[in-house]
Amino acid sequence: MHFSRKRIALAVALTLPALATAPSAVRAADSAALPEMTVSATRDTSETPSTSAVRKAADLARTRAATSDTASLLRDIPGVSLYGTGGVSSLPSIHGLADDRLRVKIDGMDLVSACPNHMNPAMSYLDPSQVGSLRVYSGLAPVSVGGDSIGGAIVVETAEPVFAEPGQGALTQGEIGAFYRSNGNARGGNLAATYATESFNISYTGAVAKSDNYDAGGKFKNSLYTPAGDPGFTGRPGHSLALDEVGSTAYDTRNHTLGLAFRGGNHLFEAKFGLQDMPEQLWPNQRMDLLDNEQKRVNLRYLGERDWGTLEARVYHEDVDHVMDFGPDKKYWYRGGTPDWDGSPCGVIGATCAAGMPMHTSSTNTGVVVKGEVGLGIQDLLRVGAEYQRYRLDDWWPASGSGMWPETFWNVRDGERDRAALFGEWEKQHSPQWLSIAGLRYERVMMDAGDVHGYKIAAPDSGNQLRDSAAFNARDHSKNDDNWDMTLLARYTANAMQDIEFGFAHKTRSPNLHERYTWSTWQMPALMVNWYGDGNGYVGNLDLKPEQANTVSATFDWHAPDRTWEFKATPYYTHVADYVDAVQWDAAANAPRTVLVNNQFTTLKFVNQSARIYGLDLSGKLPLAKTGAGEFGLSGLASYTKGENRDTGDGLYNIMPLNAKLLLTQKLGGWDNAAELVMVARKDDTSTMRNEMETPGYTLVNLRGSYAWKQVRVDFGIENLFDRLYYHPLGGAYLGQGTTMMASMMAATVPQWGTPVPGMGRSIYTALNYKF
Ligand SMILES: [Cu+2]
Repeated sequence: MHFSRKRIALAVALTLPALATAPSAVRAADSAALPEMTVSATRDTSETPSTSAVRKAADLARTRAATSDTASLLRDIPGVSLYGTGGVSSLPSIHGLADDRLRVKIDGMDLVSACPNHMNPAMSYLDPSQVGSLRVYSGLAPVSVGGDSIGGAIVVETAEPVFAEPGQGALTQGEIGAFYRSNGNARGGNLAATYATESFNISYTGAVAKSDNYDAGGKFKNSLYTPAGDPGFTGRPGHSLALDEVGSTAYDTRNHTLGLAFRGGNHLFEAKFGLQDMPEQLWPNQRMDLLDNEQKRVNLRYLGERDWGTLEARVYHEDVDHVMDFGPDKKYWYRGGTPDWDGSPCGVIGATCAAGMPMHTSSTNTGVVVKGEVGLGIQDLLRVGAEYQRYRLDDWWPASGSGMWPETFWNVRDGERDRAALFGEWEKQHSPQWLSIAGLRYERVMMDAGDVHGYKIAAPDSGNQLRDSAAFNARDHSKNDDNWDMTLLARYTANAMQDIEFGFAHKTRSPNLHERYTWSTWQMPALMVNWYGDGNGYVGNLDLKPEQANTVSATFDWHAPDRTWEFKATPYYTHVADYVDAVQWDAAANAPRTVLVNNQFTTLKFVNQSARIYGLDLSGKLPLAKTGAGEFGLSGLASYTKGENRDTGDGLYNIMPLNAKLLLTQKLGGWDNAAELVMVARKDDTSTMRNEMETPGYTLVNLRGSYAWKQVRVDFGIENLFDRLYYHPLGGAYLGQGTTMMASMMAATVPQWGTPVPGMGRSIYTALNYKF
């Protein structure tokens, strides 16, 4: 019975065209305008847990016109918030756990942020137009979804391959689009094209997006930012920024995918190739800018349908070359020992003159995944799988002069992080009311790194580089973690209008390479190890243990039998043992600071502590009226999260304060319009240890409109209608211009602690898409 229900769902899903702006599944089935087509084989269409949120390309069409940042497509999903980063690389956070603490899968691949600032997270490799579907497990993620994470999971798929109907002949289809957004003069385009026969499919998708710096809703730089200095100072002679221009927010990115697929009988073979060529993504809350990121990836997949179920096998490989230095809004020339900070070139590169600070990161990532889904009778479903991942990373900074001289600084050398995992999961439909999922996953994480040295390899020491590298090299670097995950979930369907889902998860994450193996307590290199955007420096710790989270969560789901209205409430509670937090570090004593520094940037060392996070998500929707002016509806969501460090009593870093969203929608013929109200409370529950800044509360209004013909879709809207100056609570510290390599209070041109990154002021946008 369970199986047959699943197959019906599948049949509906199979009518989904691959195009990014295709209407929802149900409408696609009715629409005569769309060519008939089927997808060759099944994919994991598991409907459980029911509390995972799914967004198909059609649902994303409205949001996608307003952003080139794929992670921001998640912003209307309850429980999800986003760390502000560069323009196209936001880091998702679910229930207060972010970044590496979440499992993010792109077409089944575990992509890893190689950069010491996590500038290249998994979702930054896809343009919003390349997303076929998004699924977010905000509560309890089944172990079959992935391991080596302690929070929720995000599963992103590009479009499934389509094939021609028997006798239909070859199928050719595609889409072309372009957008413009006024703030920052952002522009770009996207192209998708497919040629398919009954058994073969070749497809291309590509997108380019480019933007200048954006402007905030008002002037935000003042004497606090550069005391006694010029708040427009960049360190580039002749280049000054306006007081409302948010420095280092420009970007230029190009993403391509090429897909090949073959089907025969119940077998599907797919090969997907991806290429990212990102010439530039500047960073308003990091001291460095991304000046080149190249990723090449290949993803081979076999999917077969058998009498007993489905078998999926995958092999993928990813190569990343990542380059950072100071972009056009940050000072490039540094003069050692001379208090001459005007930024003019200092002549001969050497002991007293530095030309920028090049940083290189190179990684390779190879993965193998085999998964089976076995039907045991009509009520039981067994998922079993094995995964292996081999990851290699080098992070090195060539000598550039002054203190960064004369050798290459090795931040992580010959880093290795390999994972081997096995899982089993049993899904049982006990009765029409009760469904359960029980899963167990074992994962071994094997890590190692080679010996290192700093810019100096001979005395006299400076910045304790000799001391710290010697101490690091004297120790064994190899680490093996045996990690167990378990998820237990139950769903009770009381009646056609009420479901409850609840459960428990135990999840484990091993530290990443930079958490374990970065070694220098010198403030300048430590400032370069930071994926928090808080302006501080971080030092790795060889003694870190894996984080282990125990989560209980429940979702109460009241809804109309046809879901024309619904209301969901999800309370959750997580305790994390050995949570990787950080303590302020005294480099001279090489020990934790006994007296904390306040209201300034500081250096911290990663340590295991105990943490607790709890909160509540509410979401709902409601039809309001059907009138001559169209169909009106209201939807909304609200989230509350509290994070505490149980060892210190301090707040956890970057926890989203109470926030809510209301969306009033109107549909009439081809029109689909919305007015959105975003309300965010003041953030005053902060991490004292990290000198996290408070941010004031705010309210924003966004207007979105669209009109769709059979083949053409036009989107338009205004973000931040009233041009409010606001600070996103997770936007981090403003470091977008000037002498960013330093954190000293001394120099007048060094960004000072106290200015958060402001959000974007008013932006008028439009996008046009044509399907053929
Ligand atoms: Cu980077």
